[in-house]
Amino acid sequence: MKRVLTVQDISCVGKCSLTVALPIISAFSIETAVLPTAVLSNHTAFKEFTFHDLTPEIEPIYKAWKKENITFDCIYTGYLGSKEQINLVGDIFDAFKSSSNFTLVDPAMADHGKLYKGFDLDFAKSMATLSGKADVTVPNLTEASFMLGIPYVEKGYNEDYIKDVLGKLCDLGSNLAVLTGVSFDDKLLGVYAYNKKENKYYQYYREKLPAMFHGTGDVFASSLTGALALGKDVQSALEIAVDFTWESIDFTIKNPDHNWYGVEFENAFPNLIKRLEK
Ligand code: PXL
Repeated sequence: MKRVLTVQDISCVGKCSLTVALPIISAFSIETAVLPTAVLSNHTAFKEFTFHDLTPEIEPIYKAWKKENITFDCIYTGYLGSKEQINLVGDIFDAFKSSSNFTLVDPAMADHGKLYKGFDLDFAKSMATLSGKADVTVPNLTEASFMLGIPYVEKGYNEDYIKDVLGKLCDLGSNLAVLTGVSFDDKLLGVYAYNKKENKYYQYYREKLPAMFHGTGDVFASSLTGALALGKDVQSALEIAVDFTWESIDFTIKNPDHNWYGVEFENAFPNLIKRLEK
C-alpha cells in the first residue's frame, strides 16, 4: 500500500485541511500519515476561532519517524500557520525526499484576490520558496499572483497569460504547476497545468456551479495527491480530482440543508471509488 504524509492544520469543525485530506486520500486505498501543525476549533473563515500552535512538535515527530526508517511515497502540504512552519516543512522535504517519491505543495493562503486572516506578503514569499522546493505546486490564481508578486487578474485573461503564469511557477523550481480556478468564459471552470520537463500543457473543465464553498481547494489538492500517488498520469489525475471536487460541490448545492462552511465530499465517495476500481 502506498503511504502519503500530509502536513497541515486540523480545524476540528469546518471541513478543510486534515479533516478533508485524511478521508479523501484514504479513499484511494492509500495509508495516510498526518502531521498536524496546529489545532483550531474551526477554520479561520468563522468569526471566532481558537488556534493552538503545534510548531514545537514538528521536529521531534519527524525525527522519530526518521529513526524508525519510515518513508513516504508522497509528502503533501496544505495550510501552514507561520514562516517558521514553512521552514520546518522544507526540512521535512530534505529529510524524506528521495528519487522515488514526490512532494506536493498546496500554498493554501489566499483566494478571491485576498490573503487569508493572519498572512502577509512576507509569508507569501516564504510560501513561494516552499512551492519551488516541491515537485508539484497547486495554487489558485490568487495564490499564484501573491507568490509571483504579480497583480491578481480576476477574469478576462487569455491562454497566453495562464501559460506565462505556469511558466513562472515552474521557474520557482517545481516541475509540475497546476493552476486551479481557471476560466476563459462564464460557462466553464477548471484547471490548467504545465509539466516543465516534458514541456506539456494539460487542461480540464466542468460547468460552473452557482455557488462557492470553503474547502474546495483542499478537496481538489487531496484527490489530486491520491490520484498522482497511485501513479495515474497527469491528465487522468486532474480529471479525477476536478470531477470529485465538482461532484462534492454539486451534492452540497442539491442539499437544501447544507452548511456554509464546507462541501459534502462524503457523498461523492461512491462514484470516486467506482471510478478507481475500473
Ligand atoms: O481550506 C484552507 C484552510 C485550511 N486551514 C485553515 C483555514 C483555511 C482557509 O481559510 O482557515 C485553518
